[in-house]
Order: sequence, then C-alpha cells, then structure tokens
Amino acid sequence: MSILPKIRDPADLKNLSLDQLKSLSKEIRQKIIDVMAINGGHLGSNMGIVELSIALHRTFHSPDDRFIFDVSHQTYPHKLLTGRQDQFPTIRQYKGLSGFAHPEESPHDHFFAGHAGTALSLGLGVAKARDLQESAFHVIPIIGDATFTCGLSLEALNNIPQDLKRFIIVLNDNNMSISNNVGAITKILDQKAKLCAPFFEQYGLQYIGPIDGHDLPELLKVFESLKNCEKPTILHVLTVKGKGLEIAEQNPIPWHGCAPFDKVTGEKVAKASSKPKFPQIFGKHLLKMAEKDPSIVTVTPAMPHGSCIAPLLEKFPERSIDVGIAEGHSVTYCGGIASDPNRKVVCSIYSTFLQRAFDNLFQDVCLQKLPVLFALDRSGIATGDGATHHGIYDISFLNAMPNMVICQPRNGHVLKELLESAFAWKRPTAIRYPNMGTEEPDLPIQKRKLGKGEILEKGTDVALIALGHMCSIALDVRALLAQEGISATVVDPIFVKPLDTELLTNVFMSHKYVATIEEHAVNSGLGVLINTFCVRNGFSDVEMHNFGIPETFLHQGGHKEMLASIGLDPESIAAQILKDYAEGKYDYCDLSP
Ligand SMILES: Cc1ncc(C[n+]2csc(CCOP(=O)(O)OP(=O)(O)O)c2C)c(N)n1
Repeated sequence: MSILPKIRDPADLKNLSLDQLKSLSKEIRQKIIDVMAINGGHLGSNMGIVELSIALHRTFHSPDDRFIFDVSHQTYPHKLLTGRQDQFPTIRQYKGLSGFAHPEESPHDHFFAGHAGTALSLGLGVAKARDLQESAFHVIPIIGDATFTCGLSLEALNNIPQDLKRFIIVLNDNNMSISNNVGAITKILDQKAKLCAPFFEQYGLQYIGPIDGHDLPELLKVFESLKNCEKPTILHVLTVKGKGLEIAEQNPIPWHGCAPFDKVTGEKVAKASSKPKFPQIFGKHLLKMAEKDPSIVTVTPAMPHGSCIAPLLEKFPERSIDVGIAEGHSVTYCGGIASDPNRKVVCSIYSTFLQRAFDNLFQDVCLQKLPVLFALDRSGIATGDGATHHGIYDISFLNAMPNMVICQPRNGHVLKELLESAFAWKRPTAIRYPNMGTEEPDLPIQKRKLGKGEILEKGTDVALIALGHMCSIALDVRALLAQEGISATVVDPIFVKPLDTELLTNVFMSHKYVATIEEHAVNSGLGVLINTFCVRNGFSDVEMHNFGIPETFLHQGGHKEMLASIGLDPESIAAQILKDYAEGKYDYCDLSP
C-alpha cells in the first residue's frame, strides 16, 4: 500500500513505523523522478535530501518550528510532505507549484528564496524576533555545503549569539555546488570532524557529525537529541546528490538541474528547436578568443556550466577562475585583475546574481574606470525558475553608473561581434543576453562601433525599437501591422547606453508613433531612457508606448506563455498598437507641413 498519498500534513508522519518511513522515502524519490522526467527541475539536490526532509518533519513541528531552506531548490520532498503532492506534477510550470519555497503556497514556507546564502541570516533574524517575544519554537536553517561558503553565510556565522537556544543549522554536505565546490572552506568540510569541529567551535557553535544523511534511524535519533538544545548547533550531514538514480549519482553536474528525460534511458528528451542558445555561442566564442589572446581572463561565480565556460576552465585553468558563490567578490576581483592594463577581464555572471554585487560594480569597477566586460547571462525571463531568478532589473542599476556601456545582441552573430569589439571601448561593459535559442548567421565578424544601432526594416508609420532577441518579436509585429495597412520600421538599438542619438533623432523625426519593446522591467529599462531622450530633445509630441515587463513579481512559466500573459507577444503588441491607432493617438503629431 502506498504511503505518500496519505501524507496530507507533516502530522501524518508521526505515527509511521521506521519501515513505513523508509518506504515513504522510496515513494518520494519515485515521485520526483516521474515528475522531473516530464517537467525537468532540480533533481540531484532533491533526491539527496529525502531522508533529511522526512526526519525533520517527523521530529519537529512545522510550521511552528521554522525550516528555512537556503536557495530552496531542494524543497521538493518538503513540498510533498506539506500538503502539496496533488499539485506536484505542475511544479515549475505556468500557474503551477513553484520550484522554490513560496510563502503564498504554504504556511510551511517562510520566505521566498532562490539566491544563495540567506538561510542563516534569515534564521538568526527569526530567532531574534522569537526571543524578543519569548517564544520557544525551533529555528532550523538548512544549508548546502556550497551555499555555506557564500559571503553572506559567513557574515551570519560571525554573528551567531553564543547563547542562542533551539537554533540548529543543518549543513547538507554533498560535496558539490552545481559544479565542483571550490575554496578553502570546502577543504575544511572535506576533512570532516577533524577540522570541522574546531572550526565551528571557534564560532561558538556545538558541532555534531558528520552523520549519514541517508540513514533514517540515525537522523531521527540525532534530531530527537537536539530538541530544545541550549547552544546554537550545527549538524553536519553527508548526503549524495542524485541518490537513488544511478545516472544522476554518477553525473551530478548535468543532473543538478535536468531537462525532461526518458525514465528508462536517462536520455534528455530532444526539443523540437535545435538552435544554439546565446550562452552556448558565448562560451564557444570566448574559448576561441582566449585561444588566440592569452591576455583574456575569465571569472565565474559558481556557474561555469550554466554559463557554458566550463571548457575554458579546463583548457586555461590559470586564467579561468570559478570563485564559488561569491558574486560581490567576483566583481571586485575582476576589478583587481583589470587594474593591470595587460589583462582583458570577462566576468561571466547571471543578470539576477549581479544584483548581489551592485556596490562592488559601482566602487570597484565603474568608479575606477576599469574596462571589465560583464557577460550578463540569463538576462530576461527565467522561465521555470520564476520571480527570484528573472534577469529583468540590470538595465535599471547599470544605467545609473557613469561610463557603463550596456548592449544586447539580437542574435548569435551580433553577440560575437560585441564580444570582439568591447575591449576596444575601454569602458566597463555589460553584454546582456537570455538563455534562448537564436540564429547564428555565418557572416564575417565586423567590429561594432560604440553606441551605434541599426535599422532592420524601413517603414513609414510606426517605429518599433526592440532590444536584443525582442527584434524578432518586433519583426512579427511588423508583419501583423502590415496586414492592417500599417507600415512599421524596426530598429535594433543594440546599445542601451550610450544610446544612438543620431539614429533615434531620425526615427523620431520621421514616425508618428514609436513603440519600445524589451524583456526588462518596463519602469526602468530602455523605453524609459528613450522617453527621457524624447523629452530632452523636444520630441515630446510623438506618441510612445513602452512594452516591457510590468511592475509586478512574475512567477514561473514557459517563455511564450509568460510573454503572452504580460502582453509582450507579437499579437498583444500589434493589438495594442492598432488600438492606439484606432483612438487616433498618433494624429496630433503628424509631422507633415
Ligand atoms: C547568489 C546565488 N548565486 C548562484 C546561485 C546558483 N546556484 C543555485 S544552487 C547552487 C549550488 C548550491 O550548492 P549547495 O549549496 O551545496 O546545495 P546542493 O544543490 O548541492 O544541495 C548554485 C551555485 C544562486 N542560487 N544564488
């Protein structure tokens, strides 16, 4: 008889026998495999945390006791045990369950999380609030070994009151980040109790472990003994990423986050579109550049595989560095390297994670006028990951920096041209691109001039100024408008900063209506900059519409359905422009004499 379907609440675990709990762990693993095979998701980390999740829920009383998951990509077993198993097949899908902790989904999720290193600080804050109101619940941050090395985690570790009660850090050590874990703390953790006990005791923590994170009786025994602990405690638990699915155990890197796969062979289910993705084109081209130019140094904060630069780390380890989950450090470190004029430094970083390094960017790169090249991966909607991961705010904060260059290629070829051109500009530069398939026309690579855009198609009525991959949407909009007798110009500005003012002046002189189209927060992206350009240059009578991501937190979904849900698909954009036309909004600024 299956046990999982009967678990509607963690309280349902309390009366199960050990054998039943063991069977439950098998059922949970099978459920994860079944659903990941269809939806894809964070398989490896979740397979590894099954027994831990069962033991936590069996011993403590969630949601009164607070489990605070770091990153929270490993919450699938927790979701299955907290009343969400019926929705589990919708995980990471539009309007489905989130792949991360989501307080609007369940009272058992206390914080949204997705960026690493927050669990200890949040946990300490929750414990402080608890003690101020003289409550007695347990606070239990659950942290992976890689996340534990994050600067934010270490700042919190440095700040743990030595008399903090009922505070239990669960260090879930599977000896892996997404890629191999790096750095000195990883080496301490590798030495297990020999080095870990003195290390943590210096911070005033009681260290327990390491224990086998797949040994349920042991976990239950230790958690029971930690109830009402009088000292802040760290429990070191050893787990295996992908546990229970051999191919994932053997290959933890590709199975950290997996695409849909065949359950029998483990083979990835091939997608209809086989276009190369922007990050793949970036990784391949940067490798070529680094082969020719020994002055190129590449830095990644813990994302060599996602950013497609793992081959560089393999081929040129002395000048391709993974600094771990340390975005702030990565940016300042790049500033340090770039202070040597003989080096060309590429900081390969996800847009969403660069948010962590705002001040480093300001002080240690821009203020110093250092020409670090930021390859801003995952710029745009982060599909299955959702609100914590969208790369839709970078223009807002990068634009504030004097001297910064911000650009976005519409296809793989322009990406290569921007990469080849950027160092000649001698300015801090961000090239933003999404994780999407794109065209890669086989054309000679020309150097791009700083701040020069292009007209892709000429028309007479409206102009569509579209950023990066949104140019292809603008071309579709153009075709839809043509069916209604409206002739559209399509402009690829390529540069958000500096704007191509000459091109924009021509566009505003010759069109009655201008639309900007971008996959970025609409309240602070390209469109707003162009609005400002209009006002400053006396074009305030031209009708404008800014299409972008509205001011809301978008959750997860497929790219097309997400765009449609916010009116950023070609049909919605064309419909809005037609509506504006029907209302005659463009008439009053007719430029004819
Ligand atoms: C600030 C930040 N940088 C990078 C990431 C990407 N990321 C997600 S999970 C992960 C590795 C986490 O490893 P670990 O903490 O050991 O947990 P595991 O997945 O091994 O269980 C990384 C680098 C992130 N989520 N947040």
